[in-house]
Amino acid sequence: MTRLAIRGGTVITAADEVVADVLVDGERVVAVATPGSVPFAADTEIDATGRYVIPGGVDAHTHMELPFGGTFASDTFETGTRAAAWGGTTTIIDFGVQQMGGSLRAGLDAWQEKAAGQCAIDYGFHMIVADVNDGTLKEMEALTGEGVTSFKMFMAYPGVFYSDDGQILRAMQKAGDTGALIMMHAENGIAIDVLIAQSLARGRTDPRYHGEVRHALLEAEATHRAIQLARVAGAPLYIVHLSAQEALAEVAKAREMGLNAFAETCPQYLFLTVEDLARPDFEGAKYVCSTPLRPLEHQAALWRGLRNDDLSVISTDHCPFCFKGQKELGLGDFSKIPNGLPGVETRMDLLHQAVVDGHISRRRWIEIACATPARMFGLYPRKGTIAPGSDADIVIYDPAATQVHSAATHHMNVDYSCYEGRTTTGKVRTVLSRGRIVVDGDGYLGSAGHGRYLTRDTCQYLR
Ligand code: DUC
Ligand code: ZN
Ligand code: ZN
Repeated sequence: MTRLAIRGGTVITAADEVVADVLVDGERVVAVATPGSVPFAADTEIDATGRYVIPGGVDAHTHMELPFGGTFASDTFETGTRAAAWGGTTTIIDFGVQQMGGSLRAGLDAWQEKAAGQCAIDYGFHMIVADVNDGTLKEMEALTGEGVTSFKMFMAYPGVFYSDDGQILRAMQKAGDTGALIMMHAENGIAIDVLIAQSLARGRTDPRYHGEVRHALLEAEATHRAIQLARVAGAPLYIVHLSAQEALAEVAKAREMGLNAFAETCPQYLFLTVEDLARPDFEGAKYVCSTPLRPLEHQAALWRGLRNDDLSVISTDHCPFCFKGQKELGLGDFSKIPNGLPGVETRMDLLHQAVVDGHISRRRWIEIACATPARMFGLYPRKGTIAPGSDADIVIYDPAATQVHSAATHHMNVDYSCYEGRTTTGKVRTVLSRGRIVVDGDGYLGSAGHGRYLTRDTCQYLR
């Protein structure tokens, strides 16, 4: 077993910032100590002077190989987890999908098979519940006991993933009984489908109309409804990919009341806007995701929510589709553009840029990107922090380096970057996954199959 010492860096966790040595024995951290204070014979010494030493990122919302919109998300578990590692993320929680008429178990098995032997970093699964019935509800209980402790439901996409209010209520009641967490895609899909049909009938077919029909008030309405259903069911609730300030207000109100209501947002809602959706020559299709990008004024509310914890997690909803051949499926009809953006590689860097820009503190960066997602989904303190006993998932980060984002240099399997040409400050230098160096400067040392499947505890925030 390798013994590794990372010396003299600024170790940042959600709780602390301290110049320290981090000592790793095998797969685990064994000490975080005043520099030079603990005798330790290391096989590998890393000088981290002037660098940050941070926990590996925990991205709690990815969709590798998701079948969606008549195609598949273009990152496989192999390419997507490799890109994650390059970007300083060492844990993902992806979504297995229940087929209509199929069981949750069969969906989970299928996703386990896709991921087995492919991942560069550790991974867990939530399950997408598409078909609520007596059998599904029983399975939710069994899967929760096996470490699949969270279930995504959709108030959007009628005929695909959509559940009605009665189905949602039943699943929430089960979650309330078992400690599972319902993750909600909160958009009123029935109303949105009416607006899509009306928009197309009027010849409004460009990507920009994707943002118009998926109205902020329809996100807010669904968020409100999900919260009330969760209250009735006595269940905790986690709103995924929140983008509208009106939806955030609903979450804030629920939290003010002391409810177990939580929400995540994603970097795209903080760094991109409807102006991107309106790019000419169908380029806007590159920015089609749901919930959609919003007008610039929503961003100030999201940043405020991140500071005051009404938004407690940043995940990516990584769900890439190539512009050529995939996004193009929606030429002449925005509703046929596969929904989703690439992002698993850029999250840690964009959030460091948020630190540089003064939106959040360094510790808050680590809290929302590492510690809280680990706690929310039952992985803390194994993941999300640097402490004795934690997995040695560690990133050595150069806060002064700059980089220019580009599809030509990123590692995600997608032919465009949402941030093409944008310069950010800060860069991942070295990445450890369970004590193994997987990224070293410009070199990739990881391998498919190193990543292990994670069984998870239930949400660690419930009161
Ligand atoms: N939203 C997306 O943008 N893509 C996949 C599914 C989802 O809810
Ligand atoms: Zn969603
Ligand atoms: Zn998603």
